[in-house]
Amino acid sequence: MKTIQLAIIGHTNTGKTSLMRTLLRNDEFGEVKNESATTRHVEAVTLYSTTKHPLVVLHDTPGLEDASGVMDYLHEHTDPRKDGVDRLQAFLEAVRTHSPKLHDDFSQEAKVVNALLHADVAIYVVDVREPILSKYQDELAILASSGVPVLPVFNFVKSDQQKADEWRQMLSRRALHVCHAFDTVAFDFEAEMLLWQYLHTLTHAQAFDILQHERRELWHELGEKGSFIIADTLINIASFSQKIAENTDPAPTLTLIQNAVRQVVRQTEQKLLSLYRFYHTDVVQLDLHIQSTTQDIFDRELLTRYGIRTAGGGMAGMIVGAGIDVATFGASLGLGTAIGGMLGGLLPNAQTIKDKATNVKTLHVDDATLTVIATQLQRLHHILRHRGHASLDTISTQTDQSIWQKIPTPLKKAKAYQHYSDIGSPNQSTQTLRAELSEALAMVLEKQL
Ligand SMILES: Nc1nc2c(ncn2[C@@H]2O[C@H](COP(=O)(O)OP(=O)(O)OP(=O)(O)O)[C@@H](O)[C@H]2O)c(=O)[nH]1
Ligand SMILES: [Mg+2]
Repeated sequence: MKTIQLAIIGHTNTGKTSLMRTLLRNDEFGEVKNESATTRHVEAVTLYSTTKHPLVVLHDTPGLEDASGVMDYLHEHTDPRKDGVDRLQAFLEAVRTHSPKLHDDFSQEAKVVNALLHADVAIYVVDVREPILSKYQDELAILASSGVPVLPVFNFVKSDQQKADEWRQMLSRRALHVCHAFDTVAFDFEAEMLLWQYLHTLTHAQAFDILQHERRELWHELGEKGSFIIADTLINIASFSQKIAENTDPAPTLTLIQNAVRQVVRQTEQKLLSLYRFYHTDVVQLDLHIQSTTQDIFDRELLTRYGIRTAGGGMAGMIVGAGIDVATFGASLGLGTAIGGMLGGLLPNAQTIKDKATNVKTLHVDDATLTVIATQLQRLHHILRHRGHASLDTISTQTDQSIWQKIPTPLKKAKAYQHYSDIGSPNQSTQTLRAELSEALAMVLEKQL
């Protein structure tokens, strides 16, 4: 199978290197800066198949800064009866031999033209915020004369739809009827698949087909992994419990449980973020965003917001509504109701007969809180799999729905297996004990993703 040479070309500062990073799943490739001429040389990186076959070589090129100068040169110093490729080659030869006819230094442009002439297909990156200036028309004229199939890719699409339409019109006039909107920073998996699809249509190269197929498979596996991470956390929390004697103040133990659970949830968020790190070059920013929009999991207000009903119909199997129950619980233990809100989400249920006999209470996280945690983690997973910026923008305004009305069986079962939990025992992992329940729950989560 043929290895495809793909050149990424465009005006300076349009996001060529950013696009490389996204396609390479490598946020450390090259240098990205909001200024001209950041990339100074052509840098090539190969994308391999899972069987180690080189599929596509991506060539990041310096920005075209003086396409108009190149066009002037071609116009003045090359034979108009020759075809575009010959004329571009004459230009390269002139630069190579330091022809005195070259008034300016075109070394940067020559690197780009050279990469273009050696490519099987090219992506032309457009900053759609820009008006259509004559320099861009000259860039397109160079691309057109190279005889290489070109796919225009619109970057910064979120910012200006109006100009995108103008660009589309102009490109059509140059017989470039297919173009693709692909914001390189706000990652969109389906948009990337479409990019490979277009490149496949332009070239009929099997390499793009394989790439698309394999990446889709990987993406699916990632969904499975993410769901398992969440499921394992939920099973771990559901089986987590602490015992206290009937007449002791439960407050310290409740606080201990809450803090331990909060920590586990944060660790899970971090695991999800690092799982999807390559899809979000701005994970740090995302992380901050999560912190600022995510309410504390023990905040009772969330129950209303997620539509989690704690008494009666909805959450069947619940003993009493969490909010009310905590108050009663607090009162029955001689605690002021005021701290009820602060210490919500924990129920003194699941007492065993043995507990009763020995006057011991078993405390664990209630179903409503498990639902809150599941809803939040699932939402984060969803955000990570869909448009980063776009969905983050709307996250705080949309009304959230709780992930389920009735707690799934594996979670319910987990409560009976207190030894499945390793929360609060940092040196011990009971993940293998939980594996069966976690896998069953992961399947439920994946279906809802
Ligand atoms: N918001 C947003 N910013 C982007 C996007 N793509 C690139 N940028 C930013 O645009 C600037 C230029 O990106 P680069 O990838 O360095 O552009 P380039 O085309 O390689 O630039 P040169 O190498 O100088 O030609 C950087 O500040 C990027 O962070 C995008 O899709 N959305
Ligand atoms: Mg660059």
